[in-house]
Amino acid sequence: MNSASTHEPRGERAVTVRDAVIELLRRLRITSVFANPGSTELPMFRDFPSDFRYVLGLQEAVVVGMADGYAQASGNAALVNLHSAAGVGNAMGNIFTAYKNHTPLIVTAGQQARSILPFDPFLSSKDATELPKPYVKWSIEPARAADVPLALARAYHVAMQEPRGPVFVSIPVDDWDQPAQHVEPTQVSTAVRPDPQALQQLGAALDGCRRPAFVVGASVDRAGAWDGVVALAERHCARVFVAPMSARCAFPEDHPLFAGFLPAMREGIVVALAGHDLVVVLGAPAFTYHVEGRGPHVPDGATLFQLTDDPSAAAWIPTGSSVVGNLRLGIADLLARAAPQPRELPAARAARPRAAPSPLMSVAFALQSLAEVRDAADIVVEEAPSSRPDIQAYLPFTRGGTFYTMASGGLGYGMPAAVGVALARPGVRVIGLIGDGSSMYSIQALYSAAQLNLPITFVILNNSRYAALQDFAPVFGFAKTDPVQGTALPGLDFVTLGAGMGCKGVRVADPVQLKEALAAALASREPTVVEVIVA
Ligand SMILES: Cc1ncc(C[n+]2csc(CCOP(=O)(O)OP(=O)(O)O)c2C)c(N)n1
Ligand SMILES: [Mg+2]
Repeated sequence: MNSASTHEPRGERAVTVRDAVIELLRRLRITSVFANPGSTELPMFRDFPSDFRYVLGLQEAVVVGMADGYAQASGNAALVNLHSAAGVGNAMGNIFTAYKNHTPLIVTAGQQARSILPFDPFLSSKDATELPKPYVKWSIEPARAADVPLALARAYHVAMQEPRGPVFVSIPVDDWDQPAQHVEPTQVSTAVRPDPQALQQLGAALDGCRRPAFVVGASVDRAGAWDGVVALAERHCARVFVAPMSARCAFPEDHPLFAGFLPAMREGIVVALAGHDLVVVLGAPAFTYHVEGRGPHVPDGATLFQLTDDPSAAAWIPTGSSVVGNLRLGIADLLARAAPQPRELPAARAARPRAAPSPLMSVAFALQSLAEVRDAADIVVEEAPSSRPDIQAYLPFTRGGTFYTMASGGLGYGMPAAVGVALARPGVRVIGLIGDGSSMYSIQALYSAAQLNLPITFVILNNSRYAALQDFAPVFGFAKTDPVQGTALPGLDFVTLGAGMGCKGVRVADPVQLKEALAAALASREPTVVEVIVA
């Protein structure tokens, strides 16, 4: 529940836009500003209040990525401040990602002074409100300076309403010292309870089926429905799959009902779900595809149901029925139904074989080593595309809120998101598990991590290439040995890059030494780069 309308200023000194905005943000528990400054933003930060924190990112992709991680890990909207059109442009990739991640962000950007806008001044943003579309839920440049505080209050509520996401407010530089009124706190609920009748159909299908499968996605974790999903799966003896490209963990991966990860391709999903007569997708699109596919979307004879907080994802469900609403509330309502007839427990997954050390270290061995030194409470923020299958096999997540990646496919998110997550969760160790290629899209995150002295271990999996694209090439008609242009990345030295930005670092090529290096980095609770040379 959160806070708008205006009331007359009290006291002698006239209230300015800046006063009203700071007070509003304070009441919304938003006292961190993720930003990169320019002239058009400077007045916002004059007399910066001592209970606020300016979190500097050296490139706007870093700024938005940090804010996204922070918002997700704190559960509240995060505030971003960018420099006019150029700053928004640099930020756009991660604004796209925040939109796909359903992360509540209030993205503000400076605009030139209203009085000179008719003269197309230096740095002015043309059609400022159009620039971040369509990847913001709402976009405004208030008609008057005095409307800025109220616009931010509305922006907050729009961002926090499910499905959550980024919103944009363009603020002319001369607005900050203009007179305004304080915004009255208002309460706005953020989650919608699913329609009981629609949920009754889903519940009846669950009660009546023989072999149910659940497909769980990021909204389960986002809504705090982790325990509810476990209870519902146990009650129905449902096998539980993770949705394709899920951006958060949503089920304990050591649970006997855990059945693995669905691929982002239609035929593969049908094969994985074969034998189930009911498929219930909880908190994910049905389904996220990466490549073209043919034929049915679920196995023949299976019925598809979805419970989602995203009306848009509900609208394109390819077959079956979708119920719209908050995951925690919907699962609670399903659990409130009478217990179904007992069902036979499905067979557990076969145990994975252990990875062995090899002269050129395999990713599987590297991740197995990480799993052995990691604490279950440590949080992993991942962006290492071709390593995903090995992460799924060798680095299990067993607790809610311990795994983050991006739902968009846009690289440059993971490095800064690790910083934001660590800021939001003081005392918790964070592991940034990042590919060599991915890390370079927003490598400046190392600087923020070092300046903030955060307990982050950046494990850079260095295979000197964009392996994911090389692996993908045969799907697009390349012969196995054909070169793939633009995918070799020789000559990157991450220990030196880290040192240049204030992070300690170590390079490990010998598999025998990896566990010790990882354990030392984690124990140091300092920002550290562990560059792992992998096959
Ligand atoms: C912004 C952006 N640019 C390009 C791509 C295309 N892309 C997908 S995976 C990938 C390679 C990532 O390399 P790395 O992090 O080293 O991981 P690896 O594939 O080697 O596991 C690239 C370039 C993308 N997804 N996003
Ligand atoms: Mg690579």
